[in-house]
Amino acid sequence: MVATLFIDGVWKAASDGAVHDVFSPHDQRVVAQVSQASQSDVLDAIDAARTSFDSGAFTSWSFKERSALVAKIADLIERDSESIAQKESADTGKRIVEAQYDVADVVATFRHFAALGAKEHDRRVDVGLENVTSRIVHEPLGVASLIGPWNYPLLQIAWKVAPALVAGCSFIVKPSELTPQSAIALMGLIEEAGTPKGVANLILGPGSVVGNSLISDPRIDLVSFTGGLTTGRTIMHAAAQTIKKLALELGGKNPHIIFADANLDAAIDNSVTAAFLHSGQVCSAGTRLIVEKSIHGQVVDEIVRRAGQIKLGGPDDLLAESGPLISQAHLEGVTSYVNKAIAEGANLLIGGTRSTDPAHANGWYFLPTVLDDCLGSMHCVQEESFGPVMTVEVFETEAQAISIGNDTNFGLSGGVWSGDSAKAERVAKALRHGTIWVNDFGPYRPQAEWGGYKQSGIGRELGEHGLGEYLEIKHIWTNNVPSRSGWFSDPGHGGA
Ligand code: TXE
Repeated sequence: MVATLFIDGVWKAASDGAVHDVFSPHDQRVVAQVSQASQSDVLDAIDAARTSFDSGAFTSWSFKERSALVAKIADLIERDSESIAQKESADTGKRIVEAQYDVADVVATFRHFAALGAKEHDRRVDVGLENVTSRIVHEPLGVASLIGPWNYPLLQIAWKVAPALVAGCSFIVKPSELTPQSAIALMGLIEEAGTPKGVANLILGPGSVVGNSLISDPRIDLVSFTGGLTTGRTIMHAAAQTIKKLALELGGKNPHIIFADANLDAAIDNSVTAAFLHSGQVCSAGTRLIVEKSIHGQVVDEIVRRAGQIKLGGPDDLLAESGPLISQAHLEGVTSYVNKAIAEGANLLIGGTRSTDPAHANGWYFLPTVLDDCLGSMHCVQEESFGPVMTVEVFETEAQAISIGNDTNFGLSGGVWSGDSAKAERVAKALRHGTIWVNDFGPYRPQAEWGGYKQSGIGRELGEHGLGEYLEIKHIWTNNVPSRSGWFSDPGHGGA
């Protein structure tokens, strides 16, 4: 029996016995079989989370106690990091070394929120009255649906689970149906650490089957979601019925601007990493290169040379530098994105198709691709491919670079390269994106907020704000010397 749902503190098979195969994107092997929740399992999980929250079993813990729990979970993840990385690598097809980096980041995320939670959260407000004590206190927001994607499965879930636990929320985790194994492992460690039953629940299955109740049930107070724009819209629509709080991270189309006065060797090398790391399946991938006209040929020639050298391979290929796309459907999506770009006038310089290497015959490998002569009006410049596809545009002035960099409905991240620090700072400030890297691209830390402007989402994860998403703010006004308000006249009143 496959019992990988975790509901009200118990590991369960799906109520109808349904199971779901997880396939390796590298060779289509079945790497795991997991339970696929039924609608009644989803309702049970929501019920368990709501009941545990309303019982006060976890909300009555102090911030310090919950932080200690989260610190303990961090230690357990670290203890099991190798086996978790193996699972993550098997599900996503990414190299084991990348999965190891991801798990280390998961541990750092739990430690960050444990440290943040242990700080003082309440504050006094000076209302200018001696007889009044005014306090701002923070309370757990309620029951949360935490829905994750497949590109960084455990990391994206960790950005939600760790603050939810510190805050004292109860929740239902739903990882992507394509990559469920690491979330199952995490749930086991949350249980082992001593989390009260019903606080943490795990539902597995496709969003189209199990998602609806998670985003619309009136007992859910918050939906935190990382995934595609279309699903984000569906969630906003469903959440509107009961005005749920929303935290959305919906990807980006991230401008990467190179001025002629930049350190070009570093800029080019970082451009290759920004666009082709994890085959572009990164919400902050720097796939939109915007380069000063005078250095366009030099930069593009070198990027094309480097793209042609990237070695693709699966989890066990020690020489591999990047892995497969997640699924056949995604490979087809990236292929049609490139074909449409060419039809619109983009100039394909390299790649553009799936790999024909016999070693990749059963996997979803797409060649690193560079599309030159792109314009802001093109679909390929405006839409996220989520594949290893770089588009190239040119600019001649600083104002033009800013205008092109902001010509997008997304606003997650961007980069600017220049040897002129004042210019770089001006551009960094003018770009309407949630993270800007200057003379760098890609690094982040759990201590710094992460999230998007415009249609890249709502709210922020990580940093201090990432905990705030899971807290309600209450103002308590206490009059220590009660007296009449005296607002309305009261002629009959003789004093009491
Ligand atoms: O994402 P989905 P998909 C982008 C990227 C990619 C595109 C589509 O451009 O090509 O999105 O990817 C769950 N109710 N990003 O289709 O569907 C689903 O089961 C509730 C950017 O794989 O958004 C999974 O757990 N849940 C991104 C999660 O949503 C639903 C990372 C994400 O899947 C649901 C991934 C529903 N109705 C893709 N429908 C990023 N921001 O980093 C689906 N889900």
